[in-house]
Amino acid sequence: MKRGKIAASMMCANLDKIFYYLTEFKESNIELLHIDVMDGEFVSNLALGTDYVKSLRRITDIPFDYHFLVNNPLEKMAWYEIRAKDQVSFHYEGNDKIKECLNYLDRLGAKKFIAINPRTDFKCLDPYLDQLDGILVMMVEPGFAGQKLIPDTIDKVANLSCYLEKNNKKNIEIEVDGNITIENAAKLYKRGATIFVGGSSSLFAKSELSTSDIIAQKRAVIGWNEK
Ligand code: S6P
Ligand code: MG
Repeated sequence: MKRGKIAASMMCANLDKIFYYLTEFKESNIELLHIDVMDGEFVSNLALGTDYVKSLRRITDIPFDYHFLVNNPLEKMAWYEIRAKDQVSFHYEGNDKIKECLNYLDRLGAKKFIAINPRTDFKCLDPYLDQLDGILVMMVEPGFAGQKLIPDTIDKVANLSCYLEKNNKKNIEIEVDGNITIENAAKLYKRGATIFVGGSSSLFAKSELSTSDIIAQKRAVIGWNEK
């Protein structure tokens, strides 16, 4: 199995330690910084506005993994300076412009992901599979860090992975977001997940370990120690 990637959830990174985190991420060659964008409408929370994300872009060159938890993502994605090396998820739920969102990201050259909530059936993505680079599966109700994983979502990832394999779509990445502890990452890697969002329950948890050590621990359970 191929090595899993880690996306650090920047809404969980305290600003007083931002340079420490970015240095550790760089030294560990972390693959992605996960940028949650929340508009207070699609979910009852606000997160990572345009100016904050622009500032972050100036102090790191690690690719961004945008996660738009917003109404009308087609309009709001354009507020951010998405680059060709970034990957971008927008939600399926309540979105009547999915094709337009995918075409917009195609024009930017970014990787295209659709995000689905815990109760959304992944088969709703059938019409878009040919165009997708990945699917982001929420393991908690979207909106807040620090929640517990909804147990059913583990089987959902296993079923999605089998479904993609049966349909010759194994190239589509499966990203998992919400309470991705080391233990949950291990279970999800075995079931086919390939990108793991690290938030308050792993990378940013209080710990005696350095952030690089936590990344190494996580990588050990997502295929980095296999020969
Ligand atoms: C939640 C958001 C996530 C969180 C991340 C937090 O709606 O999409 O990306 O920031 O999952 O991680 P944790 O470990 O606190 O659940
Ligand atoms: Mg997210």
